Amino acid sequence: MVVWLRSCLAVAATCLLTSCSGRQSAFNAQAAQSEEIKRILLIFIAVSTVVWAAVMLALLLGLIQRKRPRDQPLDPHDVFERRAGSAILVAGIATTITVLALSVVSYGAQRTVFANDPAAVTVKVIGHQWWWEVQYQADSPHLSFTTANEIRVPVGQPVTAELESADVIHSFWVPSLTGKMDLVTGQQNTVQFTAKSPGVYRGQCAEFCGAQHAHMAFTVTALPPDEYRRWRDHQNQSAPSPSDPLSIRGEQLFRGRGCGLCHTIRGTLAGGQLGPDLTHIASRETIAAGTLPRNSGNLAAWIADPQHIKPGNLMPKMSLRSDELIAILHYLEQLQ
Ligand code: HEC
Ligand SMILES: [Cu+2]
Repeated sequence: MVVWLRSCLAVAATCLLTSCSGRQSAFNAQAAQSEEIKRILLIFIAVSTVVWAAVMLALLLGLIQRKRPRDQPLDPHDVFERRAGSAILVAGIATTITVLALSVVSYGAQRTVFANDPAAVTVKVIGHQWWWEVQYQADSPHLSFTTANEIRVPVGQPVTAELESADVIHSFWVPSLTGKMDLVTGQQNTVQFTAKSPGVYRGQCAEFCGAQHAHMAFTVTALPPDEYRRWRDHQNQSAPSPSDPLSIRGEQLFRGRGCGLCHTIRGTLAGGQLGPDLTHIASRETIAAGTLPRNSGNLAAWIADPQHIKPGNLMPKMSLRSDELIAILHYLEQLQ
C-alpha cells in the first residue's frame, strides 16, 4: 500500500478508535465534576494546538528563508544575532505566560473537581483483585448494607465514595462522572460526584492490578431519588428464605459445598468475606465485575468453572455434580 494511503488510514482509524461518546467517556460528561474536567481538557487541547501550529510555522519560515552558507561562517553577524535574541525573548515570555495561565485554569477547576460538600449518600468502595465491594453507609445501621460491582446513586445529589483497597493499588474511574482516584491499602481517599442526569455510567479499574485487571469494571447507575430509595430499601433487606424444595436444597448445598465460606448471603448462615456479597445477586445486571451479563447460562457457567471465564481469579473451580449445580443456580436466581 502506498505510504500516504497508509498514513491516511492510520489517522482515520485513530479518530474512530478514540471514543468520544458513550457511557464510558470523559467527553460524555454527566456530572459537575466531569464537566469541569472536560472544560479544562478542551482548553488544554486548544492551547496546545495553537502552540504546535506556531512552532510548525516558525520551522517552515526558517526552512523557506534559509540563507546561503557564508564564506566565513564564524564571523559575528550583528543583525542576525539581535533578531535571534529578541525572538528567543518573545518565545520565552510567551511560554511563561501560557504555562502560568494554564496553571491558573487548572487550579481554578479544583474547587469543583475536589468538591467536598455534605454528601447525601456515602459509599465505601473497597477494591479487591478483581472486583469491587460496595458498602452503603448510613447513620442508622439498619440502613447500611453491602453489595458488589454496581453502585446506584440518586440523581442531583452529592455522592461521596470513600476508597480503600483490600490488596494492591486499584483506581476508581468513571469518566462520565469524575476523574481517577487510587484505592490504596491502609489509606482512605475520597472522591465526590453529583450525577446530573439518570443513566448507567461505566467505570473501570484504571491502575494495573494483576492478571484480571481488564475484567474489573463496574457501573454507576444514577436514578431519580424515589427510585433510588426503593432500590436501597430493597437491597437492605435480608435474602428471602427459600420456599420450594429445589432452592432449599440449593441453600444447603451453598453452605455444604463451601460457597458460604467466601460469600455472604444476609439472613442465612453464609457469612464469608472473601468474595462478593450475594444477598441480591439476582438483581444485578452483570457478574464477575462486568465480565458477563447476569443470566442463567452465564451464572451456571461461572459456578461450574470460574477459572475458564476469568483465569486466575480468586474463586476456585469446585467440582459440583450437575444436579448440585442446578440446585445452587435455582437458589441464587431467587435472590432478587
Ligand atoms: C475461595 C473463595 C470462594 C469460594 C469457595 C466461592 N467463591 Fe464465588 N467468588 C469468589 C470471588 C473472589 C469472586 C469474585 C471473582 C471476580 O469477579 O474476580 C466470586 C464471584 C462469585 C459470583 C459472581 C458474583 C458477582 O457479583 O459478580 C458468584 C455468583 C459466585 N461467586 C458464586 C459462588 C458459588 C455458588 C460458590 C460455591 C459453589 C462459590 N462462589 C464459591 C470467591 C469464592
Ligand atoms: Cu485494576
